[in-house]
Amino acid sequence: MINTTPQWQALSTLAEAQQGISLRDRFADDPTRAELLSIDVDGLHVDMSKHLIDADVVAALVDLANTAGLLDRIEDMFTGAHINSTEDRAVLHTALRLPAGSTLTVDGQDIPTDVHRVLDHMADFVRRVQSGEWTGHTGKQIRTVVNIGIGGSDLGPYMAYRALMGYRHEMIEARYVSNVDGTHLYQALEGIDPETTLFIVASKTFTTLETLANATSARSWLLDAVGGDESAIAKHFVALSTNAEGVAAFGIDTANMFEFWDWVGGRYSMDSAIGLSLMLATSPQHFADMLAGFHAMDTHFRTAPLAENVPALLGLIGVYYRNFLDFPTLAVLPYCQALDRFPAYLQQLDMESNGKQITLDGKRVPYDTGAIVWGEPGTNGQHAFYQLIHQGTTPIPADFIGFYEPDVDTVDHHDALIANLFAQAEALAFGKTSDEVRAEGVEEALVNHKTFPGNRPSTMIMAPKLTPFVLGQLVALYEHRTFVQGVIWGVNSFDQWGVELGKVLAKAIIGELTDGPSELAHDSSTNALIERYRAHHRR
Ligand code: G6Q
Repeated sequence: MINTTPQWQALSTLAEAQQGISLRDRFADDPTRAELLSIDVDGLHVDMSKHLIDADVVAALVDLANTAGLLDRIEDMFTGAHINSTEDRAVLHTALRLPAGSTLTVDGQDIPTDVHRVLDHMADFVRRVQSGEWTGHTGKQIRTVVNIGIGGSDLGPYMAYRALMGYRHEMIEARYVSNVDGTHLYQALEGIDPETTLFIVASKTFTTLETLANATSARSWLLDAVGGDESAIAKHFVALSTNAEGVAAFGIDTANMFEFWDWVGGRYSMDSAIGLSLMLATSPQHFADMLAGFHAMDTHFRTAPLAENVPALLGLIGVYYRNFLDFPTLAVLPYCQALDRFPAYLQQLDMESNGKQITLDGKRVPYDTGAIVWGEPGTNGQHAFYQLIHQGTTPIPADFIGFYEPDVDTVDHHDALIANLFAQAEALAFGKTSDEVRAEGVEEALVNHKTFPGNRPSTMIMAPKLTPFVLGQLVALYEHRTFVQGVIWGVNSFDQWGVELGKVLAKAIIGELTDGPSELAHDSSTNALIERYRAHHRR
């Protein structure tokens, strides 16, 4: 295993040796540090100088990556090897953004041709909806699109819809329903007109309990509004899925289905047909621009040497923190309100991918894997949990994201926003010594309280503006960062048996809630909870 290699040992020794070196020292020793540890990729500026690293650590991390065979694994992914070994599938989300005319045949499928056929189908549909050529059952133009999906069929398009608020089509609003809690559907339907509403049922498998329950209720809501006329369904429901049979069984004409393939993992699917709601609420051109951003980052990841490769370096720094410095979490802090769902999106991407404890050859890992990913947009977090980042006992590496320009022309608070962003990263890195606090005239009893240890590492990611292209770059950056870590840890980042377990367990219990009384065979706690619920409903 990777932890028994000399390269792992070398990192362990380095981490030990560098324990006493502060970021203050590192910056004082080398005035070119910011320049040396920053990389620009197609307009994205990534400053890694406030990390607890130096050239030796970077070199040792690259050695570790080479030992883990990272370069071969990258090629395996891009060329369609079945790297999702537990499901015997290729992992080809990078092919979703290949330019038209590219060549890639995997398992007999001409991938770019199929991808662009679906993209053209989506663009044609969007054109018809936006122009009013496609209308609802009563001839009215579509004004609201409701995406019904969960997990990978919700988080990506929802995050991107909010991120690209400056690029929205003026006539179309999108809403997103994921939770099976009826309140979520109720909220999504509040105030909208069934005659001008299009439902998009987004489900790779078309078997997910939450999504089918929400879609069934949405169907009833629509039918109630049109006097039960089933022919209305064809004008108000489309599906995004790999399961044509399931779509047809639900009553959606497969002519109104936008397909994708089993080699697109749910959490890697926002740039597939799963992004239809985003394309409808923006435009095919904006969607294409986003795909170009993804592809630009893919190309960088596939071709840049590891020591200059942003997703590889960020992934490796994350491994360094997780395994050699014992930092268990990563905070993602966009100074951009439009990215308010970005941390939640990354939470799934990273934690569902690398929340694993079994290696590719079936053994229990003897080291930590996936970190806990969390975050909120700045500056809100500053007035809440940043306290723990500044002065808590466990260092929390942070990824800051900011833009030179605001994403929408509104009241101009941008200087204030960015001043906070830069100030936080600076304060976290350099802290405030007790002597500095004393020099401010603070009374002795409060000096320790007002001292900041510093040495809290962060990445600073800056771009000119949150455009569709930049959004694509950012998402691809984190997809590949996640992949790199999975390769080092030797786990399959592309299955999700824990999620599958949840789906099966809920299906078993739902019958027991409604069809009781029956013999319950759970533990005594679960049995009692089911009984109490039944008793409350007198079943
Ligand atoms: C993603 C996961 C999971 C999945 C949802 C929805 O990688 O597998 O979040 O996206 O469970 O699944 P369906 O799209 O099949 O409904």
